[in-house]
Amino acid sequence: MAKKRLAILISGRGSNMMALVAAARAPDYPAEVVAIVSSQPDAAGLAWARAEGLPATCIDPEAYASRQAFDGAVDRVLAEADAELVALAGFMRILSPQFVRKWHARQLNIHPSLLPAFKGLNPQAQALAAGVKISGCTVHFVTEDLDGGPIIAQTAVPVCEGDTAQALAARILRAEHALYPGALALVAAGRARLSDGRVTILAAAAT
Ligand code: DQB
Ligand code: GRF
Repeated sequence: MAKKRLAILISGRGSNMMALVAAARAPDYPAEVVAIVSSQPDAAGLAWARAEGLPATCIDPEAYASRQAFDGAVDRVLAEADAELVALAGFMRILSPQFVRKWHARQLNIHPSLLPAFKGLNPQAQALAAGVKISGCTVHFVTEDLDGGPIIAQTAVPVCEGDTAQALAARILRAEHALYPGALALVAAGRARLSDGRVTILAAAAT
């Protein structure tokens, strides 16, 4: 099967991007990275991608008059790269309904909580404040409902006595790096079926 052409959108450190890039280097991985877009000129992940020789572009929101204009610029980069799938990886800009609709069922995000708990910003601090004993991470399809799209895969991570938000975030991040490449592979291989706002995972075809 042909590999799906994957674009990764980042705004910062880029460790999930690195995990996806590493996975995509395997010969049998069902996606290849054809574009990396950063919304932050000084993102560490952007510098890393360029140093790796990956096709990385910065689209600075400050250069655009509106959210729509910014999203349009992102979409042009994706079109030029012939992208078929989009993975948000620490991308911190809310995407317009038009952009989200265009990439319906083809755009994923990873969030550091067990959704639907703790949507939005600082979910690890939200988890500590709520006193939950288990948190984790979630890969979901992106919809207009912020952090509320259909769930593809999750990993549970323990909250430990005395955890700071930073310590919990680091523990969850390791689980993210293990979860995201596999979840993306399910979508790229056509094994994550979206219907009625829920995702069913199909068995792998026998080889
Ligand atoms: C995010 C969730 C929340 C934020 C960013 C990313 C946030 O509140 N940022 C501060 C406001 C920045 C701004 O004004 O743009 N998770 N777009 C849609 N749906 C999503 C998820 C993320 C990013 C964009 C979504 C998204 O679920 N439409 C990643
Ligand atoms: C991760 O915790 C991810 O779940 C969240 O933002 C963080 C990005 O980290 N959406 P990185 O840039 O991938 O290192």
